[in-house]
Amino acid sequence: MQLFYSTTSPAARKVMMLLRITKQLANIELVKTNFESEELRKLNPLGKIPALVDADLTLCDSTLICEYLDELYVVAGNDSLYCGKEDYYYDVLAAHALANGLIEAAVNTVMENRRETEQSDYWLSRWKTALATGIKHINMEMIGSAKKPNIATIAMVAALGYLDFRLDHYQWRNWNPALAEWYSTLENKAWVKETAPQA
Ligand SMILES: N[C@@H](CCC(=O)N[C@@H](CS)C(=O)NCC(=O)O)C(=O)O
Repeated sequence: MQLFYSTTSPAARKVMMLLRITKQLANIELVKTNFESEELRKLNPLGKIPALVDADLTLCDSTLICEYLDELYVVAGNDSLYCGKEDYYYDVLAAHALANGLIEAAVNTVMENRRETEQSDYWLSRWKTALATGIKHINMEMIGSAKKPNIATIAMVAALGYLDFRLDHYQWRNWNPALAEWYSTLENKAWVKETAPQA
């Protein structure tokens, strides 16, 4: 299998974390790419990172790629990080979806800030509100823990790590001190440290 990734992409980081947690890193060839790559666009018509190639199967979108890799983990006799058999399955997926929305709002903000022509205060303010409100309302019961991470744990770490990396002036910890405390319990895990974004 090949994973097309970048060291700054929070979406790719979700997959990188899942590969480590599920001990599948050795099965993957990591291919560094960027969103302007022609090779990437052949795999993903949207030109977005990450993409996974397994023989004649090509998958784009971190959520789908993580689900595929999770399925391989389950087939090998392990518990799913998607928690499909649990009665709180949809609550975990809801927390995962919210974390994905935080990633999207943060990435949009970074892209908008890079725009050479005039930036949109309207959109920057809208995404900041989404970030602040989303962070305040995350369901702490569903985002797992250092001992028992799930798919929402991974996505939240990717979102919060990206905020520290690119938008640290937002000081998200002030929006939800309990979430900041939760995050500090994860920061020393190898799968968190080894995947930290790098410029
Ligand atoms: N929903 C997608 C989002 C992927 C995404 O937006 N990737 C960003 C990097 S984090 C990207 O490649 N952006 C380039 C672009 O949008 O052209 C996923 O979870 O994989």
